[in-house]
Amino acid sequence: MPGPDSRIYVAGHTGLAGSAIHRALEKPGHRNLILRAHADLDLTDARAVDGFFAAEKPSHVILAAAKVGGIAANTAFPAEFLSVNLRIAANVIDSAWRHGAAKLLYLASSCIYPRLTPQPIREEALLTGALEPTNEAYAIAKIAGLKLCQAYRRQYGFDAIVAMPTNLYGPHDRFDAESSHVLPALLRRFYEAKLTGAESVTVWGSGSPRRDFLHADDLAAACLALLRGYSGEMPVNIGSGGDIAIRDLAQLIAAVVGYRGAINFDPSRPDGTPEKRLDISRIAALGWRPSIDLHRGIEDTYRWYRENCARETAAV
Ligand code: GFB
Repeated sequence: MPGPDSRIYVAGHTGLAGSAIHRALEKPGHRNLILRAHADLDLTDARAVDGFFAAEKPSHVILAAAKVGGIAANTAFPAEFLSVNLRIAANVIDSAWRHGAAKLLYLASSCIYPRLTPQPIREEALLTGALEPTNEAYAIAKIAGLKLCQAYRRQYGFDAIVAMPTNLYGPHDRFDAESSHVLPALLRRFYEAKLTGAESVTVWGSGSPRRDFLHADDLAAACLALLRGYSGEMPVNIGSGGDIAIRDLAQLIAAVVGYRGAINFDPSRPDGTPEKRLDISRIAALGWRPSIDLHRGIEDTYRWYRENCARETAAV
């Protein structure tokens, strides 16, 4: 387990997952966190990454940096989702091992499981069926990253472990209308509709897909539990233990925002995978449980959104 003086590098510390992990590490007083903004270190640049690891020599690495986006961004930019994420994983995992890191935690994603697979999804379901086409490029890159961790463990004895987070949400998410994930997209859309007095809000797809949503602070606590107490080849699922239909999520968000108009659905937009609820027995056996229920988590995210992004939204 990393001590308070361990040199821990959080890659992606400004993003949704990475910023939550950063907060969770600061709380118990980790003093030697190593952080680099994207502008100061391009993780797709192998030479720059290697130079950084040679100079900083982190003992622990949390790889939460990735090019991410919702269903529309994944569909529109497959080349970037595949290429950028492949390079980030290859560069960071190799340099961490090469420069003597004791442990690396890689964040994969629940979208790398087969599109149609028994629910809740167990870790053993990996690579047992075809992927969901709307995020295949991202999933292939994340599978490659996971396989790199397993290969470096087998061949070099590198303690690289893999977390498999479900759909995340929370502060520091991206709230843009087209490329974000459903929860921030709908928070923004319902907020704007309330401001403008719009009679209806349109939600993409049929409303019937189900998703397992976890607050990023719960993910961060799970990542620390893995760093402390897990070493092995098998990835470990991190989810809420439940799921919700997009239709019901939309109603919940409308209630939190205080929007009272109609909710319509646009079936010309893709649904994506019908459901992806994670089995969380493995991480539960390490003593972790989610602590933020969806209603409270949405309230918390809405508060953050209003304090940090709503001014620019209101101008739209
Ligand atoms: O969040 P989302 O883009 O992620 O979409 P995925 C989830 C569901 O919400 C889909 C519906 O059925 C969407 O059609 N939805 C409804 C909306 N309204 C909206 C909206 O305004 N914006 C968005 N984005 N969706 C992603 C993957 O898939 O999950 C990524 O593409 C990543 O690779 C992420 O793994 C966790 O769960 O479908």
